[in-house]
Amino acid sequence: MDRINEKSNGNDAIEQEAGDISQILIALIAGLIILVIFFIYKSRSSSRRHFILTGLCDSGKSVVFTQLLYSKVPETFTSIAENVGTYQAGRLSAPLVDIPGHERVRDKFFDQYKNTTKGVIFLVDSVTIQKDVRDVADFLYTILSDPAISPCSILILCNKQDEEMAKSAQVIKTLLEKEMNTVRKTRTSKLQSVDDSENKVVFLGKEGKDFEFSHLSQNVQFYEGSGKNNDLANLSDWIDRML
Ligand SMILES: Nc1nc2c(ncn2[C@@H]2O[C@H](COP(=O)(O)OP(=O)(O)OP(=O)(O)O)[C@@H](O)[C@H]2O)c(=O)[nH]1
Ligand SMILES: [Mg+2]
Repeated sequence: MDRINEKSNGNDAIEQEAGDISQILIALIAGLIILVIFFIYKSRSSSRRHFILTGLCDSGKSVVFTQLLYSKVPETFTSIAENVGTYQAGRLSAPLVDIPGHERVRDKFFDQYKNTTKGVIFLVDSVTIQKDVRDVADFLYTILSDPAISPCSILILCNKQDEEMAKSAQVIKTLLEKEMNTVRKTRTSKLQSVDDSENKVVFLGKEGKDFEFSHLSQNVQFYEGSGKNNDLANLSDWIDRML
């Protein structure tokens, strides 16, 4: 009888030990999974650090770049290469890139930085927007439909507000939404007529609804500013919130 008790006690101890080991193993695996998720999250978030200034030629990117970094108005020329600098806000900083607006080079530089970009600052010349709305909407559509830009925050900076003829951010938003609708129609109908499945056009916004920035997955903000007068507080606040 004693021997049977001894045996069952021994079995209990073995079972108890096996239970302890499996609990330790589960805790170790769970810890490992949490660590892996943490490192993937860290590497993803830290691999996107750039803020890029983009937009058509003459929208004021190089002026804004120089104001943000050195608080002065430069004498500017059409950029043919990118300007890269470090935007500083107290102890925090981020790389800032001024991408040339010229059609021949802008895609090359955009492609170079798009996978490490956290925030896109798209500059609009608020004086010439009505005349250039087609080109602006076309370029903006291309940027917003690039899959590499989907995790980014977008700021449309309506620049040159120091000028009397400048349109307000609200007017520019309405003009662009109307034009983005047309760009979307043109691009999707072009694709259907060519039936080129390789050449995928991303449909931006909601099917069956007129284009609205609020329908996009990215957060798109419209701010007014003036590079010339260093009236860029909205822009620097927007960057600072993401540092
Ligand atoms: N009135 C006014 N003029 C500005 C402002 N910002 C830029 N400009 C002028 O607009 C012109 C173009 O400015 P840039 O900064 O060179 O434009 P950009 O976007 O870098 O142009 P690209 O390098 O060709 O793509 C220059 O004559 C600037 O002085 C602004 O806030 N107000
Ligand atoms: Mg420039």
